[in-house]
Amino acid sequence: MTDQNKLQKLKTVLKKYGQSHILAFWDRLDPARRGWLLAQINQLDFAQLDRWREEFVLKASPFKLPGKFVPAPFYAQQPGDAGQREKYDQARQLGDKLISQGKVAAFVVAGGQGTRLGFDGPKGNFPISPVKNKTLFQIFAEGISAAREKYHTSCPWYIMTSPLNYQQTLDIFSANNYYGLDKKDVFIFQQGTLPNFSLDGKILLADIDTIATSPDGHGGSLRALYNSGAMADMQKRGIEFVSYWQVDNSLINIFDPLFIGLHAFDGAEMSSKGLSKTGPFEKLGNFCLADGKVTVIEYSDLPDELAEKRNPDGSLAFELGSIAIHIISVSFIERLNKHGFVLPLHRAVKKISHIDDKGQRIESKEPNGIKLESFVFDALPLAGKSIILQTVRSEEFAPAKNATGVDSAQTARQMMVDRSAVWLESAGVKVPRKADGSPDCVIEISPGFALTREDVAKKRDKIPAIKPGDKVYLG
Ligand code: UD2
Repeated sequence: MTDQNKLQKLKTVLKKYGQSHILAFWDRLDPARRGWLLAQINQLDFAQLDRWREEFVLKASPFKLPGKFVPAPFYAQQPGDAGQREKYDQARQLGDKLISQGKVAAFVVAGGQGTRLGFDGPKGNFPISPVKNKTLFQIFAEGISAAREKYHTSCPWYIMTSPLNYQQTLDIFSANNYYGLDKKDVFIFQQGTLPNFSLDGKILLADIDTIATSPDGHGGSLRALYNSGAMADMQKRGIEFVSYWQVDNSLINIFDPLFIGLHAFDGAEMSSKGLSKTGPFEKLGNFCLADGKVTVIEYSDLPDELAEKRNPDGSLAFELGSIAIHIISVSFIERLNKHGFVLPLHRAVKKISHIDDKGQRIESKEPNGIKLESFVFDALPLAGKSIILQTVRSEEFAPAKNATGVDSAQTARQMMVDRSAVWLESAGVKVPRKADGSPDCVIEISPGFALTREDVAKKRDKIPAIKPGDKVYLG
């Protein structure tokens, strides 16, 4: 087919789907820019996009609650009886064995920017630790390094970025010498994107030769792991499980033997950690069971009367919130990708910078377009088996999302200090406290010093006496 014929065919397809404007500036483009635009267009499946446009772009509230659902069952943080205690012990041992055998990899989703934090650049580069001001990336790297030493294995780390921050992330790791990790054990890759739409369903242009796009959500990670070669790299290394977390969680316990062990013990394909919500409307997804499948219903989608529903003992009926910590089996990622899977899309009405039909730049002050993304927890119902382990907020969940207030850098820093204080006290160290009970000092325990409270107890003799107002770094 000649180039002219190909172009004609493309014009016919675009016309069919009401997207002819994508080629509106064709005559103004030189061959290189035409090639660039065609490469972007060729990535798009217009029939699929048109279904999404109908289903998710043109409709304001596409989320459909499952017909019948109940709160999902979960493993309590502490075993309930002797039988369960034995299971937890066995699971812990199995988890330790799997980590030592090099079957578990770390996987952080870091495609988001620090915009809500008021920070320019990849969120992982946000300085957060209370004494040394280490960045999130550095804290995770030190945790992985400590796990490598503890388990005598390479503990590879997969990092999903987006086109917004891929290069910056590579530069940051390079400038920091991969935080002492072996570069060959750190795999940084990019997630996919989806086109942005106008409110009336037209694909927006960012420039005369560029389609406006945004990252396809953390749900895109399941496809990106496959497309980027990360999954093949895992299989080459004999990795069977990935430990998934979000880049904004400074307290993450990356290699948790109990969680990994329970997942493997029960033959689960994708599992989750959850915690008791602070109240009915905390911004966490809700773990539910629909059609026998674990399903997360996002906080914004759960009707108020269900969010507020209480058990006879006063606890919330939908008590357990998702903190975006998962164990995912590599075989599950492979199964999904080899057999084709589609996660539902979620729409967000946003301010989107684009050009109009005359090529003029539009910077709207009001939300003027739709971004689509998928959520990783929507893969849970696709898993043959899925377990949930309840955990304790103060031990492993301190997200830094906002500049101030709830889930901010300030609350995350305070939670890091609080956890350190509790760990020290559990090892018999006296921590000065204020009248309100909060630590009257700033403490930072580096992952290299201790990954768990048990590690702190082993290093009791290395911990100095702490006076009110002290700044203590244990590294
Ligand atoms: C998420 C969960 C919420 C709860 C909370 C815990 C959703 C919709 N909600 O809320 O239920 O578990 O986290 O902290 O997920 N990311 C990418 N690529 C993308 C989009 C996001 O890598 O295209 C990463 C991002 O870098 C961050 C994480 O995913 O690490 C969370 O994204 P978010 O900030 O949009 O989700 P949030 O905080 O609203």
